[in-house]
Amino acid sequence: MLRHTWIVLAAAAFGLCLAGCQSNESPAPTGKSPDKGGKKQLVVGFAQTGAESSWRTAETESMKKEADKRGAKLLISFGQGQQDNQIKAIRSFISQKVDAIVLAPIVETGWDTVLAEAKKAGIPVLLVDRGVKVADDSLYATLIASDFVAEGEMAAEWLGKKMGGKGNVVELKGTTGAAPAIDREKGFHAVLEKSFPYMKVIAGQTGDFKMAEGKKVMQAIIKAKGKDIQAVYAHNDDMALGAIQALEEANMSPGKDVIVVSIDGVKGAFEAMVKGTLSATVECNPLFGPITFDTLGKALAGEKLPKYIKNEDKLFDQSVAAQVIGSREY
Ligand code: GZL
Repeated sequence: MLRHTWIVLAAAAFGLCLAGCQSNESPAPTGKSPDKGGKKQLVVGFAQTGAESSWRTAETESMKKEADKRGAKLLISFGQGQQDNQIKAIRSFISQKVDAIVLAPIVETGWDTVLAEAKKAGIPVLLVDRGVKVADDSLYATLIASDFVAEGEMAAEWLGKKMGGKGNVVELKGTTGAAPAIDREKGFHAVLEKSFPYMKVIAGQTGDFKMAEGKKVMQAIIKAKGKDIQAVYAHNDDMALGAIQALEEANMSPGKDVIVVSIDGVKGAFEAMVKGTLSATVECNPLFGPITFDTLGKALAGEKLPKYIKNEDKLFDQSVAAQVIGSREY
């Protein structure tokens, strides 16, 4: 009997991945599986943003692994960076009468209507990794996420000290309208204004959390602003790694003459710190699987949940990268 089967059904606007089937029959189209020896299999719909970064891939893998470990069926839809696709996916999960919905919302706003539909259907919605702005916060059970403002503050405090409180900074921003992009910018600038008034953000542009975009934006900024750049602050490691390629191609030395600090803490970032091209990264752990399924269990058991469950973060720089890279889980 197959332990589990990952079946990807190409749906009209978004990829739908069925995971964690506990038998060798293909799952019923509705996503419902027959009860196994009387114990109903948990069926969870996961509306994922897409696959924009290596961090995102690590998050998806963590959810799949945990579903498989618990014998749950995980229906994953990849929104390909479009909120409409996520809304369609949530409606599809509602029509399939899943037990619970997990949403990693691409942007903060525009969720009130579809979350009210899930609430009306009696299906709890858990937010992971990014928050939403809704008029009624009873529309979601809880938010499990990092504190993105604090991440921006940590990056700024470290960078300010490293630069001696002065110099020109380029900011590569995340997806426009996304909670991490909004709050990582907020936290970073608040610290510069308060503690490092002689550091100047001379250019800021979105790279959509993508490596290729990060490189393209960095190339354009070097072309427009010249090489009087002392630091790059990227809202995620993938954009930082793209910017590092652009800096090297412009014969500027990232990690040495141009300090590069980013957020996520993915394996590629640790490799770049060991190489000396990335200066520091603030970890934003993507391994949401275990805590999400634990929290789902509490929600389904009717337990009162806190509105926000915080993911703890910490900063790593080149001084520790070589000794910790071997123990990194993502
Ligand atoms: C953070 C997450 C962000 C990561 C990016 O919780 O939403 O989205 O920092 C990812 O790498 O694309």
